[in-house]
Amino acid sequence: MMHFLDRLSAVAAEQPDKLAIEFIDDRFASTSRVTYGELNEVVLQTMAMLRSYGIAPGDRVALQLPKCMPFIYLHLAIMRIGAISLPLNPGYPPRELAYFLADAEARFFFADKAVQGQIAPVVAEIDSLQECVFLDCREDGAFMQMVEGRDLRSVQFAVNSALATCLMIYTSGTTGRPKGAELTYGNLTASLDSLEVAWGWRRDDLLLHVLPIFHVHGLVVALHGALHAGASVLMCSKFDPVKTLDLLDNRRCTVFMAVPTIHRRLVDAPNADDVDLSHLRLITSGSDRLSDDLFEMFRVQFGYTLLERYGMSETSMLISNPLHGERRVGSVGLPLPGVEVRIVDPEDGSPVGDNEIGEVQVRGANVFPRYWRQPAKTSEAFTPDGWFRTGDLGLREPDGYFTLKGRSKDLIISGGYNVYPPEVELVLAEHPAILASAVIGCPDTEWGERVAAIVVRQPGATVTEAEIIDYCRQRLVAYKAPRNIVFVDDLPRNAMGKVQKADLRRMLCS
Ligand code: MLC
Repeated sequence: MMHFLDRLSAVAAEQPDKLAIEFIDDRFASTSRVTYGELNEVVLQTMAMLRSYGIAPGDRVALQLPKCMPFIYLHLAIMRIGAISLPLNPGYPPRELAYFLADAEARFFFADKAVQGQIAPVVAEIDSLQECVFLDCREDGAFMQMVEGRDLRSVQFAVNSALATCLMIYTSGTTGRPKGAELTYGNLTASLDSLEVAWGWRRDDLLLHVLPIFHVHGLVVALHGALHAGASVLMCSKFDPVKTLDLLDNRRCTVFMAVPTIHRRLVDAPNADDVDLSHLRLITSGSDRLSDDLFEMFRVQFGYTLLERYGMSETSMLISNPLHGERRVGSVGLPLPGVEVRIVDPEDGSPVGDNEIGEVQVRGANVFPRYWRQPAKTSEAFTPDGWFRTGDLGLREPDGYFTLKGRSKDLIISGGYNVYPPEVELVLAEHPAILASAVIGCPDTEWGERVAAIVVRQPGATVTEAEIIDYCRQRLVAYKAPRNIVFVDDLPRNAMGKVQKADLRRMLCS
């Protein structure tokens, strides 16, 4: 097993002129190309810059940048010096950003110069922050000037223990605020090795990358996956269906990874009938359930049977339909090499038989060790014998295929992003005109689920739907904000006072 980052350097040594990343920046109608040799060199220079700031192993270094090359250089260099990369959604408004920086006790923060005015006051309040660097990401030149001419003699690759954390991804929970899932070098390498076998990654692959790079899907599975294989990446700063189909076809891409909302937009794209995708050897779907309809529509439109797989931030990928063999509609497939999966009774934890629904639990070198500074939440998340409780419900068929059957946790998935209702309810509770609220997900053709809030106003209050939506959007990233608000006099509650969300879903979502 060769460490993920060592693999990158090995490819740079063997094939320095090979294309690593071609970046198509739709925001500025520009393109830049980086070979493996150049990527390795700039990562080394970036490491020297990070060292000159005094960044040390174990430090949390937050990145809130648009999808751009400097993000990738920084992310790889941070991990390379043994520090912890903490990528953040550029859409987080100051309130959410402040929480992540403070909770992670970030020591360094690289942020987008374009929003400096908005976030500088937040940054000033974070005690742990030693330095905040505002980067101009409109073109790579500004970043290159920062790193060029560094003395590389001082730069050594840290010998990173497989047990050391190198990446932190925040995930929300059913109670309380988001928690940082720590991923180690060992986790990342194990996951990449198993996906390389399962999906047959090859050096001559060309991945078209349209996903955000602050989540496991776009960052670990897609970007790291391609770089680990020594493949090339065609990276788009933003997803656009027409352009995506055009690039997949004209650039003869071989691999594409996306979420169901993206696949649906491809099927509906005006140029869908004009493109030929028959040369693609792998098109995956994940981060949200792929409906049977969409599975079929994609097959009919493009003649390609989508490969659905299942993963989460804490585990990277755990189950996948096979590259060769049956890609079963409605099923997420078979456990990946080196990953153990079992289905247990959610009440007493005893294993259940085939075809019986229970909680999906997972064990393997891919599974994260802990939530950042949350020992109680970490121990709740694992069984005493070391299995991670995914919180998803599913069943195993007798031939080993797994099918997901819902969630034991109260979770909404919108366009591949997870939204935990308590986080949104907490924000609503702070509104002076709101007495009580409940947030639910309603089925939605485009997004999978749509966030909706049921609100009880304070007596005499006149707040409107638009005002509440606007209020939420100032405090929460766009995908978490409710799309619609329904006012009621009372929330349905059981004898214990717990809001009956199933009743609300039945009332409002049909
Ligand atoms: C964007 N919007 C969303 C949204 N994405 N609202 C709800 N849910 C979403 N997912 C908002 C925008 O802010 C905008 O609001 C409006 O919807 C329309 O924007 P758009 O231009 O149509 O959206 P777009 O930028 O095209 O984004 C759609 C998308 C994106 C599908 C490309 O959501 C996306 O990249 N999703 C992938 C998420 C992902 O990578 N998840 C991986 C998690 S890791 P307004 O009002 O401001 O205009 C994981 C593990 C695993 O889950 O197994 O993979």
